[in-house]
Amino acid sequence: MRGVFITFEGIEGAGKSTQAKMLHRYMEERGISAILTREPGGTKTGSKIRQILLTPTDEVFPPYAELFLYEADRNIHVHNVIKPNLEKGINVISDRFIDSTLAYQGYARGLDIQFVKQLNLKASEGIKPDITFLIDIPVEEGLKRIQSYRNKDRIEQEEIDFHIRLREGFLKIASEEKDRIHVIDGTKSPEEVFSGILDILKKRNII
Ligand code: T5A
Repeated sequence: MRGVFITFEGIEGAGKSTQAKMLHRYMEERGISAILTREPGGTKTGSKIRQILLTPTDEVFPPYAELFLYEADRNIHVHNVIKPNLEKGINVISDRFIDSTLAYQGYARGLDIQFVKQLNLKASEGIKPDITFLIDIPVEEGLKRIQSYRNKDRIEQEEIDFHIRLREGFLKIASEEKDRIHVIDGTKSPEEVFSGILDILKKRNII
């Protein structure tokens, strides 16, 4: 039987990596086979692409170059990690996937939404998450969280309006795919957020 594909999405500092790790640990402790992966950077080649994408540069980084690199990372990730594991019956938890590209490069950068969707489809070879958790928090809260412990990467350095468009974009995507995408209030404690996620996974017989 094919594994279940679970993705976590959200704006900067929303707490999705924390939740993805908690879910992976929860599944491991109960003997449910699952791998934890991420985008960008879920493969060896992808790690190099991630470095290019996130390192601040004084060169112009045109939005289509950014889009193509995220999609290249995804295509390599789908081929080497996501598809083979799902086919072996192993559940896959990914920290970011197609919705990030639609929200960041589509809604926040302003690239053509239909074009981004087409590229998403090609790069993911039609593989769609079975369930997605959009961890939602106010922009200021997310940026405050990440500022407290590290230097901002190239995308995090964008102006506040970019992050506002980003959050709105994510919420729009979720409103259009209510069956797949669950919006979770990320302002609660990590344990409370996780308990809401577990409830949904149990209700849907995923765990
Ligand atoms: N990107 C990615 C695109 O533009 N297009 C794409 O197609 C894709 C796939 C990835 C960047 O690439 C962009 C998006 C990103 O800008 P990244 O380093 O992977 O870069 O960045 P993020 O995915 O944003 O990961 P972060 O680690 O920055 O944020 P998370 O995962 O949302 O947050 P997390 O869990 O690491 O937590 C952040 C801090 O908050 C605390 C944590 O302890 C941590 O200190 N925290 C909480 N505090 C209070 N309450 C809670 N509930 C908390 N949960 C976590």
